[in-house]
Amino acid sequence: MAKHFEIDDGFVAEQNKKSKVWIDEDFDHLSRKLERQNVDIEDLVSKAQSFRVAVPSWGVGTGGTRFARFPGPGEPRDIFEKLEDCGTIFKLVRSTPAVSLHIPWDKPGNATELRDFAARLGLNFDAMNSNTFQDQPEQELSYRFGSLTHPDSATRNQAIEHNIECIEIGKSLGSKAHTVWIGDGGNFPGQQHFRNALERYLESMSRIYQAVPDDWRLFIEHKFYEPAFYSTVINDWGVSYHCARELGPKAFCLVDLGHHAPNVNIEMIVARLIQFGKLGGFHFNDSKYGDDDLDSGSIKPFQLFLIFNELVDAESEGVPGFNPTYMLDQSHNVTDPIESLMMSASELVRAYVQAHLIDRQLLSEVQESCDPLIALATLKQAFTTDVAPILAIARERGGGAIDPIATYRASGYRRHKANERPVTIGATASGIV
Ligand code: LRH
Ligand code: MN
Repeated sequence: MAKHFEIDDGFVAEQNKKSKVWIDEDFDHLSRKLERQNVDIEDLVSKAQSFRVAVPSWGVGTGGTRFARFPGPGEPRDIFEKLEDCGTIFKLVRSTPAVSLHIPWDKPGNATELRDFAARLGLNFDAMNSNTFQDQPEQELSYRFGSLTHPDSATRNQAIEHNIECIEIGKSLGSKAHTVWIGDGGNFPGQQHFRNALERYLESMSRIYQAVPDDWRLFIEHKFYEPAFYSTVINDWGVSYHCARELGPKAFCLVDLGHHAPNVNIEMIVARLIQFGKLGGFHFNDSKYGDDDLDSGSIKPFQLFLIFNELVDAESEGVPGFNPTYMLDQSHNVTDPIESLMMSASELVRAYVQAHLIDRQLLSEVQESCDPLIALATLKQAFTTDVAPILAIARERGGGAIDPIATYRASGYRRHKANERPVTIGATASGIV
């Protein structure tokens, strides 16, 4: 592979010098403010540095809708160029060392070569994702009417084999989890027998479950609609939880924030799944209407904070087995995907650090003493605390950028990639739309 432009550490350090003075000033000011609340800012910096979220390989290419996709300059054309971009995100924000792959979009020709290439960028592989919501050119049987729940057992077998193949690829890449999201459902009343379809799902998943290594986790991802527009087999957390329990101890529920009807109380679903010991992980994004896959924290930042309140509450309490995996799952239609993913990863660290700022002693006292206003005020005090200096210093101490977007733009990375990755009509790395 010819020499490819990379942002080097020296350039990052150079750029950091531009904002070092004012960020230290803000950090010191915040440090004194938090001291008055008996909070040691250094605890929060280490919390920020400990936070990890995986980047979706399909998120570094420009996303689109059924109407159109407007690819930007320097689009990644294959999994190696996708990893290059993921490496750049990790270099600047330091909280994204893992990449979640989607098969067959990212099917490696040589897994060892891919694993070594990723390792050179400081990257490893998070959960694998199967795809039985599209028909591949060489595929024998169509998923038009479903995959793991299809009435035809041969089609179900084809989908089961594909998931087992994803797990095998994941084993050769060092992944430790497999996510199954299926779009199976119906567009019309009467099209599917609801109970039979769920029976077929459990039968198919139990065969996939058997292929899951003992030190792996199998994630079930629910979604209330789309691509099916009347009924979806795995439509909500309740059916996902039922299936995870039926399948066994390696099966868990994955919460994609965009997969819920408007105004659903997602933070309460998270609390339930924590209490039931079946919270496996997240696909973070944001949305206003449907599964819009917008940047995390861009539409409902308070909801994101409330979700992290539940997560940090469980973490602080030491809930047994609590170990959710965090991933982004977004579609970047009008922004530079690298900038959106860096901003989104930072929004998650922000919500995590703010959730650690909540005075949990006071909160439980006013919950027990039925003082709702102070309960809300206790949350709001944390949510309205500007922790940006903590996030910036955490990145800088980790060798990253105080201001990732400014450093990225100053590097001219996208312009360099536009030169290195000439657009060949139709040949963009496969992915969403
Ligand atoms: C389905 C989904 C799922 C992925 C796909 C890319 O909406 O959230 O997680 O497989 O997006
Ligand atoms: Mn998802």
